[in-house]
Amino acid sequence: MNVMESFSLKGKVALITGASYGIGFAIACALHDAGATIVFNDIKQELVDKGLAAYEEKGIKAHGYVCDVTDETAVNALVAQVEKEVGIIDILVNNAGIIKRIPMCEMTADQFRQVIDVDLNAPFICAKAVIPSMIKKGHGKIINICSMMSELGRETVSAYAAAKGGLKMLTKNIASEYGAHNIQCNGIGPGYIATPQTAPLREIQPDGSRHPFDQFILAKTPANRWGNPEDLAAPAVFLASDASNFVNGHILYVDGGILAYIGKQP
Ligand code: NAP
Ligand code: GCO
Repeated sequence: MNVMESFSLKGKVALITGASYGIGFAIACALHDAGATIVFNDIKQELVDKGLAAYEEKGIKAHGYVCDVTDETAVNALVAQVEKEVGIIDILVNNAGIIKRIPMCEMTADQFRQVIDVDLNAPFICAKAVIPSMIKKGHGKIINICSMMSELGRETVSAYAAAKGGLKMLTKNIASEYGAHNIQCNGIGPGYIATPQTAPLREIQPDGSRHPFDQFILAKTPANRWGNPEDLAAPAVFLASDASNFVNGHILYVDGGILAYIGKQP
């Protein structure tokens, strides 16, 4: 087989959670370009509708559903509906995520739980919902969107780092437990990517200068730029395709080198 054919997703159904925009949207577009049928969800119908229009603009006939990924009953119903209306889910991308930037001692337990719920419990719920049919079908791909915070901490992101660190280990455990069923579970660890989630970190200051954190990230990243969601597209196709059938439990960092670099001398 020509090696490029191993990157084809023709005939595959991909569910990307929280993919009306941002990283999930870019990954979904890439999986479509490789041949997959795209299914996505969001919490609100208006966002699903906006997402459908955005996919339509790219010539993609996506299937959009309203579903809160933290709600196990709703996720199980979503998977059953997708299996009926579209087909068995071959590829799951656990992308939906939130962050709350609050100093730990000022964060309430409820706020901490909310982040853990979306960023860690939900990937567990979604993976659990799709694995039985993947086992029956004899193959499956699960891609968990981790983070640099799966490896590093920083002020104000305790819940997020705890969740993303846990997601790294959940990735390795799904790989360990279901690898024998030809299910590969890997992670993508994006660096700092320009999306609505990081917009507050890139706000232009009143004096017109770049946000201090923006300048910090540029100094810490060998590529000397923020990532774009599109930087994650081809790595996602790799992990969603037969090209990665012997890659399991791996976190692929797509970070411009930031995790490898001590940072530019100020
Ligand atoms: P984003 O712009 O905030 O988009 C997050 C998406 O998740 C939104 O569509 C959001 O929908 C959806 N979502 C949130 N809670 C949900 C729930 N309970 N059920 C269903 N959908 C839900 O984030 P992003 O920057 O694209 O990040 C996507 C993923 O990459 C996240 O897991 C994030 O942690 C991770 N990540 C981001 C970066 C970065 O620098 N941007 C770096 C590393 C990792 P609503 O709009 O309805 O809330
Ligand atoms: C932050 C950022 C990061 C990025 C990403 C880095 O406040 O530090 O939001 O957490 O979103 O996770 O990989």
